[in-house]
Amino acid sequence: LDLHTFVRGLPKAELHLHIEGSLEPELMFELARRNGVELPYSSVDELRRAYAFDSLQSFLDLYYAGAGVLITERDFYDMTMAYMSRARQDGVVHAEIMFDPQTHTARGVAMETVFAGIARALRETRATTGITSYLILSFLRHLSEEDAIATLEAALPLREQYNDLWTGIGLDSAEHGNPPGKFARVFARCRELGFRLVAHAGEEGPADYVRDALDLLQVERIDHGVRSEEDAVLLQRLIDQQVPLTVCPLSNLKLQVIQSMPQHNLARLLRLGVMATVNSDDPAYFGGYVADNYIVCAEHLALTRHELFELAQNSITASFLPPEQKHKHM
Ligand code: ES4
Ligand code: ZN
Repeated sequence: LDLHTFVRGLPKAELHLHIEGSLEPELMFELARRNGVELPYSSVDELRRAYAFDSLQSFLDLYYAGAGVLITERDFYDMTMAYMSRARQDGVVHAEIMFDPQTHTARGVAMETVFAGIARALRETRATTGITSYLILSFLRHLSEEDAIATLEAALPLREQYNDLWTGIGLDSAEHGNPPGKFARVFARCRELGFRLVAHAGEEGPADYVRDALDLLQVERIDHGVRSEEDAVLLQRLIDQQVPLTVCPLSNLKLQVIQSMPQHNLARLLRLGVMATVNSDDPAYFGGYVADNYIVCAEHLALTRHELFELAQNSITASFLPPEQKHKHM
């Protein structure tokens, strides 16, 4: 069996995926035309050539600008359907999808429009393919905690209507200077409300931010977390408590968190007993979907087929699916 076929055949969950980061340049241009939005690029090729990043911030600037073409319910539906079709080809059986409502409500798009378009695609995909999904509403950490609280309050009236999907709360965007503690109160509230909690930490930021995400936000999973390796005490805690890390290798390469793929610590973390998973983050921007991320690790980190299987099993284990549904996929 060749590597691609083997990887695609592994039943896997994708646990770290920003739906706005799945918007491919072709669809971005189509939505811009449909909505009469001006893009500062003359072609798909020119836009793709702009995807050369040297930091998280250099990526975020384009990512937030690109999301500006998303206006109608249908736009969110089309983007989400495109991602789910692609994920299906990669053997994804369950996806836990982050979305950034503040990016849209700040432009005058209604919270309901964002939820409705994404949810219609996820429910339709579930009905036609059996692929399940959850939504993780993520706060932008470069904005204030007050803004996050207002966003939560604006979304809560929709909770019952989207109860089958909206199970989690996340924290993303610029990590430097925006430590987890800035969001301690809103995360405490979300915890009381019964949401599952995750946060980006230890991507560009220090291992301290991973510890703070666990201690101050009480998250169940860490998005990225690759810099945890710099703190031996923290690393042992992640192993002892089997705290999942949602690692995104191509993202780390594209944002220059690592300088080359052989330098990635995924294999080391996995072999130390960390509950590591492989994910795509923002596949339209980083040059690959989830199976591409498994494959690039297999090739550059000499992962065995058993280790690839283990990573896929970890993704099911680390998901927020109820135990009986996890077992169906294992
Ligand atoms: C993100 Cl790679 C990454 N890091 C932090 N926030 C994000 N939002 C979208 N992609
Ligand atoms: Zn991310």
